[in-house]
Amino acid sequence: MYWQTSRYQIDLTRPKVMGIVNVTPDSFSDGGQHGSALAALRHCEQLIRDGADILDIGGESTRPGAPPVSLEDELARVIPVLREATRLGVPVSVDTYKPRVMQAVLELGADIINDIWALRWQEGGGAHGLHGTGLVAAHPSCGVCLMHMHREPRTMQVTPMQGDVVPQVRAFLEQSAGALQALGVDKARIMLDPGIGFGKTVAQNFALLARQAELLQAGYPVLAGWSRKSSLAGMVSHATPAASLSASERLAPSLAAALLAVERGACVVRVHDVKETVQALRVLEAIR
Ligand code: 7PJ
Repeated sequence: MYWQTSRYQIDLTRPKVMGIVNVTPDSFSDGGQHGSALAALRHCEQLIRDGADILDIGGESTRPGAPPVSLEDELARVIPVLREATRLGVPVSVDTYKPRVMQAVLELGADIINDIWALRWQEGGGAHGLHGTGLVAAHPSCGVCLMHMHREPRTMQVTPMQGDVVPQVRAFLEQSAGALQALGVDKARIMLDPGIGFGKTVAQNFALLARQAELLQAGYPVLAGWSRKSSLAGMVSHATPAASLSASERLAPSLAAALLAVERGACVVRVHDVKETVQALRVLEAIR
């Protein structure tokens, strides 16, 4: 099994580590230290030395309650980093939901579109708006990660999902993937992601990990993004989730969650701490 992307066929028979590159001054987990293009590029190079298989560049923080970033600002953050990052010899993903950003980065050679909105966000609205599904379908080979999100970043934690989330998330992702395939997108280009923390309670997030097999039954590879998420802080300290462990203190639970996700069949883990995750995954490889 492989993930077809613009320039690379990523072998998914062994787990892959996607390293997060936040090009945002307000990023909740790295405090904006990679806010400039040069610093972000240095971070890309470090992640590759640490063993990252894929880079994921994002210009807009989507943490709950984060303010939206304008199209111009997002392009100004992402484009200079992407230009250089595509020369580093690994597939480069761009974390965006804006069709105009998708269009620009695909033209510049981005390998993967990673969209928390699963290509639902429409520029300008109406029939004439640019749409992510059309852009991905018009591209010959880019990879796409479709993530489940309940509601939208500013309100998703106010009214989380109701009931058994696992079949709901699976149905949404299957439907999104099916719609893309109906437009001619090869199944090998599609990755699904349950969207840990996006409009779910702590218990619902852990149900998605415990029962990840039910998502895999949809027949697509799964990417898991647990890195430094607040659900991990709540479980560890038994205190209120977000207030307990700060983002930088969530390494150990992040590694545990990444390992469990891979052990339960995830093909890609999206993480901040690449070096430690690669080491943790070696333990799993040793017993496989
Ligand atoms: C995710 C993402 C995730 C995918 C973010 C954060 C918040 N993309 N982008 N999956 N999370 N595919 O990194 O904590 O879980 S932004």
